[in-house]
Amino acid sequence: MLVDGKWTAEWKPVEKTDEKGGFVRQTSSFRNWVTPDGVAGPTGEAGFGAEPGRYHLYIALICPWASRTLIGRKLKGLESVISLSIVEPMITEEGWRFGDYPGSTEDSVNGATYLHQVYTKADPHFTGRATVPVLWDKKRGTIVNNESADILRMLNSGFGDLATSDLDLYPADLASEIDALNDRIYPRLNNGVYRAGFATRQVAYDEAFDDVFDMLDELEARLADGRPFLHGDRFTETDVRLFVTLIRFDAAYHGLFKCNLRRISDYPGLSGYLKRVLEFPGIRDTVSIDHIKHGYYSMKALNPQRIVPRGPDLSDLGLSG
Ligand SMILES: N[C@@H](CCC(=O)N[C@@H](CS)C(=O)NCC(=O)O)C(=O)O
Repeated sequence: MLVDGKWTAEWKPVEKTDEKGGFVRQTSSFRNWVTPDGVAGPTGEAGFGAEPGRYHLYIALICPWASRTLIGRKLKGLESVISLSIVEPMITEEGWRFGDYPGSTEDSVNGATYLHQVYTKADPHFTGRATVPVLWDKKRGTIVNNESADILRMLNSGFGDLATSDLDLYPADLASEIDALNDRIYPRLNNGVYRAGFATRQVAYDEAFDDVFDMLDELEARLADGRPFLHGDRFTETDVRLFVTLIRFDAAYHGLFKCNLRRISDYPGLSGYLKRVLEFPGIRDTVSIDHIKHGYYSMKALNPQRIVPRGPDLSDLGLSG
């Protein structure tokens, strides 16, 4: 991680744990918002108005949080408005790196080799982990925001007419339902799989494991009435946030993170839902099982030999890797 702007030690997945040995995720530190007219958003400063070509998104295809934002950019038709860099899937001793792994890119904006250099360009004294996603402002030369939940929401409405799709991922009449379900799914499932995988004691793993499968059971029951998406007929932000975890589950979390009571393919409702979301126009293009498997299984702390499993067979989803 970075301490006062300097890269300090070899990358490791867990920097902080609670009293039970549970993984504690760092809170995001850049929290400004792009808005159509540049007024301040719910947090942070004003001055980040929507303009074509002004913003750049840094992501990793392995990462569920970054993939939320990649999906938002795609579904809102913002690909020609916001440029993109993709890090290599294998995390290095200095964290995320740009390079020529297939499907990855160079940093076309800041010319960085490692993502942590982008953080120190924004704040030469930054202390913390250099995480993806990062939304960068080329005009002010700084990070607008590095919290995927914020970025997904600002992609939905912060770019106003620059968005060529009128799909609304956060419709006003569903806002409170969306917030309530997001708040259940995030700790138990989206972050629950990480809490299981990064637990440093049995008790923390056991708790996380129960949360993960209780939440999957709850979602399976929710889908039992045949609704296409979590909130009914409309595809929303909650679907984006659930999808990014489900699509990684059988390929990475079931094995590496020891979330192995069941696979998503064992749940009829959830696996039908996963296929449906994958077929939603634009979504499939945002998925790389190759990056997901090589990325997760490159974490030396969890997989010292870094051997990447050949399975599972995802041909049912039309995916290989
Ligand atoms: N709160 C952040 C979390 C992002 C995050 O943890 N990203 C991971 C990749 S999945 C990362 O970049 N980790 C690098 C590190 O922790 O050093 C968000 O949702 O945007």
